[in-house]
Amino acid sequence: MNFPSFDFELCFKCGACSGVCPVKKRFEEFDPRKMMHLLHLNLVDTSVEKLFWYCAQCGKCVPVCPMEVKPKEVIRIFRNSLMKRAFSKINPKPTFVWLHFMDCTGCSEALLRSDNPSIKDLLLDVINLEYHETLMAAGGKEAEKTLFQTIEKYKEKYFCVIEGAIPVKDGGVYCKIGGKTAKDILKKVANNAKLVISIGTCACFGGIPAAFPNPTGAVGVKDVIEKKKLINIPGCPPNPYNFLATLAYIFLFKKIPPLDDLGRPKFAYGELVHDLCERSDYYDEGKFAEAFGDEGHRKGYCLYKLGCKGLVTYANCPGIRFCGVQTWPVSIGHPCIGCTEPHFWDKMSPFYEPVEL
Ligand code: FSX
Ligand code: SF4
Ligand code: F3S
Repeated sequence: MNFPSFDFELCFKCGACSGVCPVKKRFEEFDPRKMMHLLHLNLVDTSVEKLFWYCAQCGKCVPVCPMEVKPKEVIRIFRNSLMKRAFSKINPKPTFVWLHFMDCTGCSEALLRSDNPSIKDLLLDVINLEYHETLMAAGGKEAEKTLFQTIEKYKEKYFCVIEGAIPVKDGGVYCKIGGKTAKDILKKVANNAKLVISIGTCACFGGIPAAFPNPTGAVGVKDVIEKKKLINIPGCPPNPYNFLATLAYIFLFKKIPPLDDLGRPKFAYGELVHDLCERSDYYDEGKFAEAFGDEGHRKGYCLYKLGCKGLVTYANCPGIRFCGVQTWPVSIGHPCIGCTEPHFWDKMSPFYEPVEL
């Protein structure tokens, strides 16, 4: 493994990083000092690898290290190497069909910005993407032909990804493609697939199109298809790494990852945002931003009083962060609005008022 910008072997295990780590306070087994040690000794096995994903990448460990080791960076680079290894083992390339319904295309846009693997590596080396309305060159009848040829040719072998909600009111007339309703296209394509993955809160639970008064009767995929094998990757938009890590898991272990009762992979949606948040120390100490731009806000205090829903939202945003920019809503000063939860638009609003606990 290549750790280019610093030498983590300089670490003399003083434990300064572990002493300030907000995640370690909640998860005793997550111990940056121990991780540096195991990496140094080349003793990281699969039972330990999963702990690296708990890191909130907040960087509190960086200034306290007397040897300038940057444990946060070591962990980030190690994570990247785990993803690379996982994707290099996928062979032959699995076939994918990706459908868009009532959405903003933010889910695809987020995936386009992934850098580990990049969209180029994903499309050229890892998967065979036969149909994706935003990315494919073909249009109109040619595109439609490709879709139906693919589902015949790869029947029960292809993976189907759905982005966007499905309107079911008035026979589904509010979303039609090539004269067919979203509902009918979804049934045909999803029911012939090996596995269906709903990407984004719209496809998982109806999302924004289903917000009150839901004029089109928008619902999530699970309310339309009969298929039992369905994975939900919510978020508005979802973190592309949760989608990619789910693929890596499926192709490496030849099974779907453990899911919660909403069909979400537990590795990504098993903890509260709050429990991984770098501001949770401030919550415990009662230090809150009271208004956007006030002193507490500028100092990075907890955003609970500005409406943060991290205490009632299950997602790994603080740990995994978004794409190359490595930020997430709270890290740039905005409260979590609970976008991974069903009906968040209705249940989590008003967004800028504290949630009742
Ligand atoms: Fe929905 Fe996807 Fe929200 Fe958008 O397309 S999950 S509206 S950010 O991104 O479907
Ligand atoms: Fe972080 Fe929000 Fe929890 Fe505050 S309430 S610690 S900002 S998740
Ligand atoms: Fe969404 Fe909250 Fe994460 S708004 S992106 S679940 S921090």
